[in-house]
Amino acid sequence: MRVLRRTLGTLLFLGAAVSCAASPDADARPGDGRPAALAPYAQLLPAPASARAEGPGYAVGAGTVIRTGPGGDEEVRRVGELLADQLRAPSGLPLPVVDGAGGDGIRLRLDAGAEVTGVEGYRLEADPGGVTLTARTPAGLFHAGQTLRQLLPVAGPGTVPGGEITDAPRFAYRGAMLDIARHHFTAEQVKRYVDQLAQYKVNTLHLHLTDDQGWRIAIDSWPRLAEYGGGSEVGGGPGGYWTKDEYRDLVAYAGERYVDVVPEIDMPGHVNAAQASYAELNCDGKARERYTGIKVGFSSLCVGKERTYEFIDEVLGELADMTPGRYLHIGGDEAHSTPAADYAAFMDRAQQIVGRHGKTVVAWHQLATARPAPGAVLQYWGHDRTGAAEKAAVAAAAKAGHPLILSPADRLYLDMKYDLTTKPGLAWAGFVPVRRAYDWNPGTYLAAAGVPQSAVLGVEAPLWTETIATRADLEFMAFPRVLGLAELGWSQGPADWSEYSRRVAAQGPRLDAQDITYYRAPDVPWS
Ligand code: TNX
Repeated sequence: MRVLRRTLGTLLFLGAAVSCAASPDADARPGDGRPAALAPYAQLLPAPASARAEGPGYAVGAGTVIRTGPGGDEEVRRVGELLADQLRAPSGLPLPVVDGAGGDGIRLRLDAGAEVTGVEGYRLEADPGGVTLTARTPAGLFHAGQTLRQLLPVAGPGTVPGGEITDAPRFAYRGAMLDIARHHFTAEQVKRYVDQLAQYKVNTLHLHLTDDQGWRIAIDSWPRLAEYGGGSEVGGGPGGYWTKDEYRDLVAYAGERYVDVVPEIDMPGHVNAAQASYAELNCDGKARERYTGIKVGFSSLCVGKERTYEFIDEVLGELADMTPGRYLHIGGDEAHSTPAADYAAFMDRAQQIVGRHGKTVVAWHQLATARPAPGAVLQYWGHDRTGAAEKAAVAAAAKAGHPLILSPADRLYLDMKYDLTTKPGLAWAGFVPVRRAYDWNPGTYLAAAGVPQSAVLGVEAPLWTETIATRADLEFMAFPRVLGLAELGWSQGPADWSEYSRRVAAQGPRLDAQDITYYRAPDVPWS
C-alpha cells in the first residue's frame, strides 16, 4: 500500500513536471503547446558567460580549412587536428588542418595577451569570412572548439551563426568520478566517457582505482595487488586490472582533451582487495578472502604496523610517477573499522607521504574530523540529512584554507536512481531526478554551515558502480544528469530549470548521434 501510494505520488509529480515544462512561455510557438527550438547560441550547454548573435554567419563547407597558425605551435596544431576529427564525422567534410593565419576558415589563435578570462577562457567570433577562436592557452582553444561543435548541426554541413561569445568557467575544478573497483571497466570504455565529458568542458576525471572488491592498477613493487586482488568484483565476475601502460595511455588521452586524472587509492578502509593479496597488510598476519558483496566499512589497514606505511609509500610513489596532475586522492571515507585516534594518526602519515611524492592531497570530507595537512582538498559528499556537527567540521576546514570539492550525494551521485523506474543504482541518498541534480547553487550550498563561497574549488559527480557493470548502464546513469554537473561547474547561473531543461532537450539529438544510452527523463521537454 505504501509502495502504491509512493508510486501514485511520483506519477502525479512527474505529470505536473511535464505539463509545466510544456506550457507555453515567452519562446514557445503559440498553439502547439511545445517549446520552440532554441536559437543556436541559446542552445549551448554549458551556457557561455556572454554571447551575442549578430549578422550573417560562416558557412562551413567543402572548402573549409582549419588554420592553426601562425607560429606553428605544436599543441595548437594538435588541438586543431582533434577538432577536425570531431567535426569530420558529423559534417561529412574533409576539413584539412593547415598552418598560417591568413584567409577564411576556422582559425585557432593562441594569444598570451588576449582579453579573455583565465587559463580556460576563450572568445569565438563568427562572420561570413570565418570563425576565429582565441585563447591564452591551448586548453581555452580546446573549449572554444567544443562550443563550435554545438553551433553546427548534428549532421551535415551548416552555418555557424554570426556573432561573438566570450566565455570562461565559474569553477576551476569540474570533475566526474568513476569507480572501476566495484566493477571493472576497461581503459577503452573510460576513454569513451572522457570524450563524452570533455565536450561539455568537464576538466577532471577522478578514478576510484581500489576498493574492497578489487584492486585495478598494476603496482610493480606489490604485484599481487592487481594479479590477485584485481581478480574479483561485485557479483562474482572476473574483475580485471589496468597495466601501467594502459593507465599512462588513458592519462595521456585525457590530457589531450584537457582532462586531468586524479587517481584514488582509498585508505585506511575499503582495502579488502589489498588485504586478500598480502597477509602482511593485516594486523593478524592472515590474508582475507576476496569480497564480492556491497557492504562498506569492514576493512582497515593495520595502523600500528610500520610495513603499512612502506606499502602506501611504494604504492603512492609509483602512482605519483605515472600521474602528471597535481592531486593524489587517498580516500579516507567510511573507515568504520578504524578507531578515530588511529584514523587521525594514519591520515597524518598518509598525507605526509603524498607530500613527499610532490602531490597535493585530496580526501573525502571525513578527513576534516582528523588533521588535514596544509593545502589538502576535501571532497564533500554529504546530503540534506547530514548532521550539523559534520558540516561544521567541514566549514572549519574550509575557513582554515582547505579548498572544497562539492559532491552532494543527493544532487551529484550518479549512482542514485532517478526515480522509481530506474533499474540500476542505489537510493540511500534518495532519488535524484535531472532537475534535482541541477537546481542548486554550489557557491552557497554550505553557506549556512559557514563555508565561504571562495572555498569552493568546484564540483564533481561520482559514479559508484556496485550496481553498474556495463557501458550502457554507466551512460544511462550519467546522462543527462552529468550535464547538470557541467553546467553548474562552468556557467555563472543562477539556476533556471525551465530554461536549462530546454537546453538539455536540445542535446538529445547530439547524444543520439554519439550513440550515448541516456535516460529520456520525464522532467526534460525532449522534442
Ligand atoms: C558511499 S561516498 C561511498 C561509497 C559507495 C557509495 C554508494 C563515499 C566516499 N563512499 O563507498 O560506493 O556510497 O553510493
